[in-house]
Amino acid sequence: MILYDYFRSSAAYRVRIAIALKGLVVERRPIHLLRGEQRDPGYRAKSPLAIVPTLELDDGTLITQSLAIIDYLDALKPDPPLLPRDRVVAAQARAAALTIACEIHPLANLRVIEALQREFDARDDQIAKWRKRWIAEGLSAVETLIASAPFAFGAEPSLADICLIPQVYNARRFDVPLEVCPRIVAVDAACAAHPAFLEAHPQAQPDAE
Ligand SMILES: N[C@@H](CCC(=O)N[C@@H](CS)C(=O)NCC(=O)O)C(=O)O
Repeated sequence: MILYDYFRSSAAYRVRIAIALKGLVVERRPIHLLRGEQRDPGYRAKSPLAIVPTLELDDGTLITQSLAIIDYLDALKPDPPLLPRDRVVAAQARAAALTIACEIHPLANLRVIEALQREFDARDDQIAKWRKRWIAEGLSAVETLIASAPFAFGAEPSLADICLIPQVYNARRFDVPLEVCPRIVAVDAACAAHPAFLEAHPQAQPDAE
């Protein structure tokens, strides 16, 4: 399997955490987003929206969308499971993950930021305000959803932690204050000591800059 990846992509970071938790061996092919490599015709043929991650299976089958890729990996290697066994807690963990993946991440994605700059003449200070606004509002909502310690939904990491940690990495990068989210900060600290999260960290990737 090949993962089309970029060290700072938070969606690809989610998949890297899942791969590390499962102990899978997956080849990585970096796609440099700031150089626009995602729009090269060869990669766009694999990812119609020209975004990472994409997973290519050994027979050439392509899977896009980080949560779909993670679902596939979870089915491929069910141990350890990426959702709590309790049905209700599993649904809550999925809801927290979707809050991040659907309600926060798309609003500050590179192509959205580039469109604000190019098509709407947004200034850097306005972009910074936009980014912080959506990340802060979304993480405040996630803070209320977190049900447990040390991980967000139990004693083991789940899909919720897999989505949360890359979003926290982004929040820190863009100076979003996190003191108002003590549960998120505690979960982040627990994940920072977990080998799978260390392995998947952006600065641990071969294409890190
Ligand atoms: N919903 C998608 C989001 C993927 C996505 O937006 N990836 C970003 C990096 S985190 C990207 O490739 N952006 C390239 C661009 O906007 O040009 C997923 O979960 O896989």
